[in-house]
Amino acid sequence: MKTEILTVLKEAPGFVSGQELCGRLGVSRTAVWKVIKQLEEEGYQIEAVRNKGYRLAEAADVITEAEIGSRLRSKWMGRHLVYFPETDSTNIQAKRLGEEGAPEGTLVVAERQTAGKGRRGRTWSSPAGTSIYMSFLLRPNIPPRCAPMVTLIAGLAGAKAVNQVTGLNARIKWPNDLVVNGKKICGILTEMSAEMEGIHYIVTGIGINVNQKEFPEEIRDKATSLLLEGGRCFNRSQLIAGVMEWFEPYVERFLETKDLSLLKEDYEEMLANLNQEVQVLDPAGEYHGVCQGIDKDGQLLVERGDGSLSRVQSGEVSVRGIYGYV
Ligand code: BTX
Repeated sequence: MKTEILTVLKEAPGFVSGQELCGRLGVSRTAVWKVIKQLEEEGYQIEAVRNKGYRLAEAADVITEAEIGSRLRSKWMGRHLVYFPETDSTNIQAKRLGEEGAPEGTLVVAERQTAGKGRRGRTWSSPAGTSIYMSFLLRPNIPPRCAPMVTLIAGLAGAKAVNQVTGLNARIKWPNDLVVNGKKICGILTEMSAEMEGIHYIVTGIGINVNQKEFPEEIRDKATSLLLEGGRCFNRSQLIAGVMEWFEPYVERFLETKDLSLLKEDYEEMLANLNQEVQVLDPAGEYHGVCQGIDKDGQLLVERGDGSLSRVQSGEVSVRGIYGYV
């Protein structure tokens, strides 16, 4: 009911009477009043005027189920939504829900993470109130070796959503970061539960630095936020809903072919390093080359000095621009 009341208040040009809310939702005035109080506690400013009704004063940067739900236009991604004011890691929670049988497309969002995870045991800085920590659950019928491609699709959806909402020029740093002006605004972590024959579920977590003004010393030189780059605050719920709405048709196209052949073109348009010189930090030997895009399996194509083409697999190596992080 909270989502419905919020949606009505947002769509109304002015005041909405208590009577109208009761009538539209088939509930009592007391029930409406209770929900209005809850919304105020969550940070919304709602004007209540006698004989006129209720009006939402301004768009608050709230990321609760009701707020995200009132913005979401996807068919199945994010339709089951679980919100935590604080949790260890949204990936951990989404995996738990995956074990418990939660439906495909389940989305977990947290205001703050106490144990935000990066890849290979690294940590993801996750303060409260300014950023996005979201993880979603998929149960795709694909071989386990295809799971890393979901990271690439999430990156593509993330870049599209960020650019649409902010007007900035976010690009993908293959395989799992988004960058704006050469600094990291987003990291993606995909984990899965699988057997040789198939996948039980995949969890993909996305962290986006939205309204952060500063970063811990150790990441200050390579991390940035949408606020720092765009010069104004952005609405986190709008971004979360945007990621879901871009991701859904992309993942559907991926599932048609079980590879990235239908997404390759869109992906390469957003690739930070395309046609630029990169350094591949391969444990078997570092080398330089020019980034030529990705193949249908999501491997990065790097043309080396001798004209040969190397296929770089995510997970094994890091790729850097030759003049810095990107
Ligand atoms: P990664 O291993 O590629 O990047 C982690 C590295 O990025 C860290 O070692 C640090 O140098 C740097 N870093 C840490 N925090 C930030 C930050 N806020 N902004 C920019 N750089 C940072 C990337 O791993 C995958 C991160 C996924 C995070 C999401 S949040 C929601 C979900 N839940 C969860 O626990 N993880 C994912």
